[in-house]
Amino acid sequence: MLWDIFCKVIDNHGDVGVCWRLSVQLAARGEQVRLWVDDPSALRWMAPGGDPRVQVRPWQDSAGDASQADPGDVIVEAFGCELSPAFQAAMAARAQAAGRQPAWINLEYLTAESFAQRSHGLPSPVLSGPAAGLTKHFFYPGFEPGTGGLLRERDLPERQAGFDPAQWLGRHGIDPVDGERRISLFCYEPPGLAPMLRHWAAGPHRTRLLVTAGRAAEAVRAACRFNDRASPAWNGPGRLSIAWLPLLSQPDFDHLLWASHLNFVRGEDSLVRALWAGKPLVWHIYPQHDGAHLAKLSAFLDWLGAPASLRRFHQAWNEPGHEPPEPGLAEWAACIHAARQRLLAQDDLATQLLRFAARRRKA
Ligand code: TRH
Repeated sequence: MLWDIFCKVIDNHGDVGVCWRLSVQLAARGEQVRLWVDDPSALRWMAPGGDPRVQVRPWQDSAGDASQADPGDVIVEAFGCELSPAFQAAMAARAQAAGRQPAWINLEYLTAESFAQRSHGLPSPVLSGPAAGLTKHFFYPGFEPGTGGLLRERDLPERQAGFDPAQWLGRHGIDPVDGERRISLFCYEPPGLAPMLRHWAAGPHRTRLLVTAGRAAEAVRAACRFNDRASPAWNGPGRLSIAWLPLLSQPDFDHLLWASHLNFVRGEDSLVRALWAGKPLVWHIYPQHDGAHLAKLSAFLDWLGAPASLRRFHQAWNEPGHEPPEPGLAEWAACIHAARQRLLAQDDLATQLLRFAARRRKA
């Protein structure tokens, strides 16, 4: 089938990150994919070589190239982005000429909340406008059976099994030291960051923090400045050392997670990657002004079966006014390992989406 995947970059990297992964995974299964994206700039570092099987096309709001293109067999609107009236009209015209509807799919945000299971696959008939008479369907990624699942490459376990952390770290100028804890950090501006850095600097272990480029690096610099002002000798014995990473390609971002003992991730896509990495993880959820993210975080921790110490840590990491406790790595590792096993038993998102779209085309 020919797929048209539409992606609007709102902010951060998750929108295009998810759409790119999905496009590549569909192409790897023999599908033809056009990825229409309004701001493809992040793909320069996420996917430096591109993928010859995926066509990346510019997408403007109203009169972009997509308005002139013939719609494909499957149309995916990622994260509620809206197709132009011209493209919708072209979809309706094609449906009429072919005597059947395209599979029109609204790909939603990832959540462990129960509405994902309830709403996954539901139809949404279009009653007015240029696409009146067509039907969209909601597709909810998720953690539970009965949802659309999570993105996962078919060769992930083999790639993980063949990975050599020391070699990868060496390539990035990081000397692995015995007994040192390596912690990757990808976050927004978590309230618990400055106290956590102090805690690690004073703690019994040597900690190497591998800081990703962009907002996380800015947040760490600001937290260090804050600690310097409050207590200039806070990292006096140097038990905490910091490595500043460049922007990594998506495969290399995975390698970072595989090479660390604990992963701090944020948003959506990196959370999924950290689950596949199978190492202890802490999630900085994308904060929403109405506080809706806290219910989403709580649903995730419930699904995870998170032990009390992991819950406390998440509270300190995501909400102001709490000191992050010492990570309980052994207990957290067992919990993430069990979650990963549960997820591996389910079909991945691309497999489920393909099946869903093929069924819609027959309907
Ligand atoms: O960038 P994010 O914070 O994106 C978020 C989420 O998608 C969230 O749901 C959405 O509402 C909000 O944006 C607007 O986090 P996320 O989802 O983990 O996406 C980051 C992507 O960037 C992921 O694909 C991994 C990739 N990445 C790299 O490839 N290399 C890097 O060096 C880094 C730091 C990230």
